[in-house]
Amino acid sequence: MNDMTQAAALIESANEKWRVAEVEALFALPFNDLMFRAQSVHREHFDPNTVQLSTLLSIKTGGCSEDCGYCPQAARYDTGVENQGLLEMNAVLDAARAAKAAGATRFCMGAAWRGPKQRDLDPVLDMVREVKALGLETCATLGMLKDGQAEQLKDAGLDYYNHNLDTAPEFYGEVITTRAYQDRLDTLDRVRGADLHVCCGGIVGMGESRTQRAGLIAQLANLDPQPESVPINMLVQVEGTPLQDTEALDPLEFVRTIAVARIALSKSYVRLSAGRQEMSEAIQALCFLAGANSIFYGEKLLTTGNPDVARDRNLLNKLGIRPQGEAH
Ligand code: SAM
Ligand code: DTB
Ligand code: SF4
Repeated sequence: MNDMTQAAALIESANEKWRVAEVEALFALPFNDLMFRAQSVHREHFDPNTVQLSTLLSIKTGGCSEDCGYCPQAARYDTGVENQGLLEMNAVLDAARAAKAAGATRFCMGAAWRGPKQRDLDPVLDMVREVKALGLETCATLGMLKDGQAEQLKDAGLDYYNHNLDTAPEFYGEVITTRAYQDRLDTLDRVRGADLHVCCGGIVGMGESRTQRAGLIAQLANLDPQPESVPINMLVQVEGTPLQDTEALDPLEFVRTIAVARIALSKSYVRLSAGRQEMSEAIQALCFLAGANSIFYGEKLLTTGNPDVARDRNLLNKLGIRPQGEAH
């Protein structure tokens, strides 16, 4: 065993915390060594030629009171997103049926709220029940949860709750001021406390340093238990948001981030998330090689574009990667 393998084994066995410096050391490996390590870890826990497909739907769009510097849905930024109140049940079910017919196994409902009030949550609970009844896994991302709300979602049949840490604690204040890092950790505790699966990741390409990217991965890896699902988003630069002109991240650094996430969160699904529309097939293929095994599937994320189903099917076919749940 070399030093890094030993360190990883030690952490796994003793349930020790990942230190930022250890994660940074992974980032600093020669690219081929990092990819080999990540792919080896990936093969210990997953079929390397299978990908999980999740389809997103924005069930309540825009007009959000928060100031997340990346987000097209914050009311205070002029981004051209049209506000839309909570969708009707039928619109949600039509989208869920279409997602299932296209091959998605999970349906994720997102709302531009700081957090749901009880009168917001009630209709969402009905949506969760009915989407679940279609035979899909259910996920929701509704913002911060108060005591008892995660339990209500669980009782309605929710499988996953998505709530991202977004970035390292040291960089967080540069991006968001209307909620604290600890607020996010508290919501994650409530989600876990209700026995829901945790979907928690972040965004890179926001102008953070490599150390801060390592800081994000360390935070995610030190959640105990680790999140079942880890979305890694590449910032989608949206005109009108404070981050619109951020210097673009080198795509190979994005691939490294996926690889490091795979190693530090060896049993989690790592989702190649926002930003795929702007990514070449070659970079996406490297992300799969680095251990990404989930994607957002369908032509729209929440308000921005994503590769359409035909394009993704074509890419997956070329790579011989099979969507989860589909026959060989
Ligand atoms: N409003 C809820 C919240 O923020 O908790 C849920 C929806 S919010 C849009 C979900 C996540 O989408 C954010 O935490 C962020 O990680 C991601 N996101 C939003 N805008 C993005 C962008 N422009 N590029 C990449 N990821 C983005
Ligand atoms: C996540 O980590 N990424 C998704 C999902 N969770 C909710 C959202 C990406 C949003 C990208 C910008 C938009 O389409 O509005
Ligand atoms: Fe609101 Fe969520 Fe966008 Fe932040 S990320 S502004 S909380 S919709």
